[in-house]
Amino acid sequence: MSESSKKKPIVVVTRKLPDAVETRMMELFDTRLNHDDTPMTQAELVEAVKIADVLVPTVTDKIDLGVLSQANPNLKLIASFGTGVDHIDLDTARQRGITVTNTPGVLTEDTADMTMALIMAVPRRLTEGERLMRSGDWEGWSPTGMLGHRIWGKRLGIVGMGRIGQAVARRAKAFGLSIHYHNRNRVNSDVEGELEATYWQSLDQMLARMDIISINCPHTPGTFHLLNARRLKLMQKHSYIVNTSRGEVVDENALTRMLMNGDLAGAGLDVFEKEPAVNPKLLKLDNVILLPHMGSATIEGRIDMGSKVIINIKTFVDGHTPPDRVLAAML
Ligand code: 8YV
Repeated sequence: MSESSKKKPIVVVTRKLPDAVETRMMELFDTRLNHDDTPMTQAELVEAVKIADVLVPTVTDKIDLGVLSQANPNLKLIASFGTGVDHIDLDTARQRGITVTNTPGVLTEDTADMTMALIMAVPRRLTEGERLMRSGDWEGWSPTGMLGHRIWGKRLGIVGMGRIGQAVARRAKAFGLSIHYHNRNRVNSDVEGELEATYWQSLDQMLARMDIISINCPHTPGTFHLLNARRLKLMQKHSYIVNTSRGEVVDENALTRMLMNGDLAGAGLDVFEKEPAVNPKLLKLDNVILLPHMGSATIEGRIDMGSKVIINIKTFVDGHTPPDRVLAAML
C-alpha cells in the first residue's frame, strides 16, 4: 500500500486544543475533535477508547483501569497533552501494550514564571492589594498600610529539582533568594554551582529551615501527600508555601487548617487535590492566592504542547519510538 493510501489512524482528542494544533491533526490523522470542550465523563472515555487508535487526553481525563479495560485492541498509543501523567494508569497501559507519551520541556519556563509570580505575590500581598483597590475602600498611602515581607535575602526550598525546579531556581536567584533543594538525586555539580544551591537529603530538615517552599515535583505514588500534616508542621510559622505542581503532593486539608490557625504565613496554590473542587475554607483566607491550574497556560505553550503530541503520534504510527515515551520506571 502506498503511503498516501494508508488508512489514517483514528485519533480521539478529549478536549478543545488551539486551532492551529487541531487543524494540523485533521490534516494528518482521522481526528475526532471535541469542539465544545465539555470534559468527557468516564462513560464517554470508554466510548472513545472503543474506537480510537490513538487517544489524546489531558489532565482532566482519568484514564484508569475501568477505561483501559474497555479499549479496543487497536488502541496502541495514549499521547497525553501535558507533562504530568498521574491521570493515566501507566501499569495497566503497559500490561495492555499501550505506549504512553507526554509533552515535557515545553512548559518549563511558563510554569516557572507562574511559580515565581506566586513566590512574589503571596509575601507581598498582591491580590489583597488588588482587592482593596477594587473594593473602593482604599483611603490612600500610609506608612504601615499593606505591609508584607521582603523577598530578597530569604531562603527558598525547592521540592523537586527537575526541569521546572531548576528554572524556578534561576529566577529566584535573580531576585536575591538563596536556593535550597530536596530531590531524590542530587543534581550535577555544575548546576548546583550555577545556582549556588544547597542540597538537603532530608526533606524534613529543609522544611524546618526555609522561608518559602516551592513544590515542583511530579505527583507519583511516592509523592502523594509528601507534605503531610506532620511535615507541614515542621515548617516555620512565618514561612510560605507555593504549589504549581499537583495538589496531591500536599495534604490540602492539613494545609488549610495550618493557614487558618496562623501556623503558616500564607500559600500560593495553582493546583488542588480534587480539581476543580477547592477546600471552601481556603476561599475565605486573605493570606492565600488561588489560581485555576494556569501555570502553563500560555498560547505559545499550548501550541508547543500540541506540536509535541503530533510528533509523538506521527513518529509512533510511522513505526518508530516516539520521542516522549513515558516509562513507569522513569517516575
Ligand atoms: C497542563 C500540567 O496544562 O502538563 C502538566 O502536567 O499540569 C498542566 O500545565 C495540563 O496537564 C494539560 O493536560
